[in-house]
Amino acid sequence: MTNTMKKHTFKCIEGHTEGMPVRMVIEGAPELVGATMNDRRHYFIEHYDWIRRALMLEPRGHAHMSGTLFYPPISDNADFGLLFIETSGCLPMCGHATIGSISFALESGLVTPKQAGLVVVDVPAGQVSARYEMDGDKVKWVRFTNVPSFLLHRDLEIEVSKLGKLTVDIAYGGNFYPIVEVQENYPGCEHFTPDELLAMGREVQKRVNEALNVVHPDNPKIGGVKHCMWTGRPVATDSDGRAVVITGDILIDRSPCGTGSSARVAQRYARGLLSEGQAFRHESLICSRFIGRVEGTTKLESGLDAVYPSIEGRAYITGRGEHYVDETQPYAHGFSLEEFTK
Ligand code: PYC
Repeated sequence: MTNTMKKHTFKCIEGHTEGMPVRMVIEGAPELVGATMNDRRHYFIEHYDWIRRALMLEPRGHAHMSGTLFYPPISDNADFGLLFIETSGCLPMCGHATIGSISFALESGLVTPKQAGLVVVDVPAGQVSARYEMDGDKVKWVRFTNVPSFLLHRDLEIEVSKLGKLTVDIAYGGNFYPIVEVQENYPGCEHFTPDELLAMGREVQKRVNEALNVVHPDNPKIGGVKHCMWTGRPVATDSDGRAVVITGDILIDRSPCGTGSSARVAQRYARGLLSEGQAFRHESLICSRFIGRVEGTTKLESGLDAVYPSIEGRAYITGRGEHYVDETQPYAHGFSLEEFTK
C-alpha cells in the first residue's frame, strides 16, 4: 500500500449544542453493514473504531469531544441516519448531538425534510423525530422526541469513597444514567470541582455496574452504565434543576445532556414529580439549558412503564473542517493522556 492510499479525509461541520461540541462528518464516513442503525453501530465499532478515535481524541479532538457521522436513512419514513461518536465510544443515542446534527443538516441544506417542520432520524437506539423552527436560514430551536425512556431501578444504595453511602436511581433516556439527587452525603454539584465530579462519577459507574446487571428490558444489545448524572441547585431562578453528566472516563458534558435529561424527565414522572406536558428546565454546568417534557406514555414490550420525553435546545455552527488521517504519522488514530497514565 502506498502512503497516499493510507490517507483518509473526513469533511465535517463543526459546532456546538448549548456549549457541547458536535463534529458532524458529512464526507468520508465508511459504508456500514447491518439492517438497523444499531447493527451498523456494532459493525462500525468492530471495523472502524479508529475513525472515532482519530476524530474525537487528541490531536484532532480533546477529552470532551463529541460528534456524529451523517448517513442516508434506513427507514422509508426517515430523513437521514446518525451514528454517534465520542471519546467514550459509540453511544446508542446522544441528545445534544441529535439537536446539533439536525440544525447543521438543515442550515447547510444537507436535508430537505419530507414534511416541513419535522425531521425523522434513524439512530442506533431506534428512531427519533424532531420539530424545529427556522428564522431565515438559521434554526432557532430543535425539539426531538426521544425513544421510550424509563426509570429502571429506584433507590440503589452504593458506597463512594469521597462521599460515603449514596442512594441513586437508574433511569434510561437512550443511555442508562445513575441519577444522584441532593441527599445527606451529597450537597449538590455546585459544591465540587469538575475534576472531583469526574473522578466520583467514574466510581459511581463502577459501583452501579458491580451491583446490577443493567440491561435494556427490550434490547439486550443495550446495557451497562457508562454515565453518571450529578444534580444540584440551578443558578437561574427560572430553571427547575441542574445536572452535570459524566460520560465514560474523561468526558464532562457542557450541555445538560439530552439523553440524561430524558432519563431525568422519565425518573421525575415515575416518581410523581413531573406531569405530562409540564416543562422541566434543565441547567448544565455552564448554565446552558434544555427544556424537557413528557409528551406521552407507553409500555415497553416487557411491560415496564415508559414515557416519550421531548428535549428542546439550540445549536450553532462554528466552522467547517477537513481532517486528514495519515497512517504514516504518529498518533494517526488519536490518543488520550489517560491511556499513558493508567
Ligand atoms: O446529550 O445525550 C447527550 C449526551 C450523551 C453524552 C453526552 N451528551
